[in-house]
Amino acid sequence: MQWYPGHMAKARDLLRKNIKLVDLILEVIDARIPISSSNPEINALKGQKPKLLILNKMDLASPAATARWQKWYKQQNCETIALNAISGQGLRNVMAAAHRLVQPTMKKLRDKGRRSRPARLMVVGIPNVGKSSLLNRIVGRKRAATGARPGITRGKQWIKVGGELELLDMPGILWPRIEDPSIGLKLAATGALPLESVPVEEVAHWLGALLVKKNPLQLKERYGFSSSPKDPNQMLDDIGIKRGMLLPGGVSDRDRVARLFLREFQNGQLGRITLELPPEGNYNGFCTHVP
Ligand SMILES: Nc1nc2c(ncn2[C@@H]2O[C@H](COP(=O)(O)OP(=O)(O)OP(=O)(O)O)[C@@H](O)[C@H]2O)c(=O)[nH]1
Ligand SMILES: [Mg+2]
Repeated sequence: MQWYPGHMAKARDLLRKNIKLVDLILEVIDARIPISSSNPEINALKGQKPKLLILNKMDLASPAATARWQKWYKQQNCETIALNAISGQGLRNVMAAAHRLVQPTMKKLRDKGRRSRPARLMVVGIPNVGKSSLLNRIVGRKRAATGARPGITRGKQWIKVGGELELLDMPGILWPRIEDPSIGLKLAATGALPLESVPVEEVAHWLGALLVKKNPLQLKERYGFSSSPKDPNQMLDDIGIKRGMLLPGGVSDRDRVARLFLREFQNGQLGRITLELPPEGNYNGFCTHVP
């Protein structure tokens, strides 16, 4: 899947330049696709800076799956916090961990006799994972623009929180080549890629096939089917009939149905569903030990 407009390249430059200025990186990922939504470039650029991984949109993910992910990350020395950036559930844990993780750096500065300054935090992640929503939550009011489509934040912005913290909101950054097609599909299904740039019918079919296998009862309930769906094509056509999304001749309008289906998944209307589970064994590269 190809999707890498010019502002992404600009955002990478911003990341490269600003990473040096901060004391802690808050990487926001989507709890429904933790690995697919973490940007490998962040670890490549972050050097020795501590990082806290935030599994956001926990309200949309399976609680059991999120618990498994947190256990898995912990096994590799990677600290995670589950968050709902809309309700604020988990926010206190984020703040407590952030304060703790910046302490060693702040202490070093004090020991060197530097004048104390606010700790600087950078909120990074791929598009649409909830970076600005988290930042607004921390600040306690709406300072950063948020939106249901990717690419809302374009430039960087520093925001002060009391005298203790400074936060940098960053535009979403996607890595340039998504080699694994299933990662592209997951990013499209969860809304990290704008719908205009993805083959919606293909993505809806892929998601439909997965959910028919893993969550047939949720589909049955949501769309009022008389039995559990078995075939994704048939199911999408049946949704069209149920919702009156028909073309002349009475066949389902597959494009409209695909959009509806993806939107309902993204809004959590199909239930709390996680699309990937931790791989077996260790996963080198994504978690860097916090010193
Ligand atoms: N259900 C749910 N929705 C969330 C959560 N956090 C953010 N959202 C929604 O996700 C969408 C994207 O949120 P933003 O905060 O704009 O995301 P962003 O990462 O700043 O996006 P860009 O600036 O476009 O990269 C918005 O519609 C938010 O309301 C969450 O924890 N749960
Ligand atoms: Mg934003």
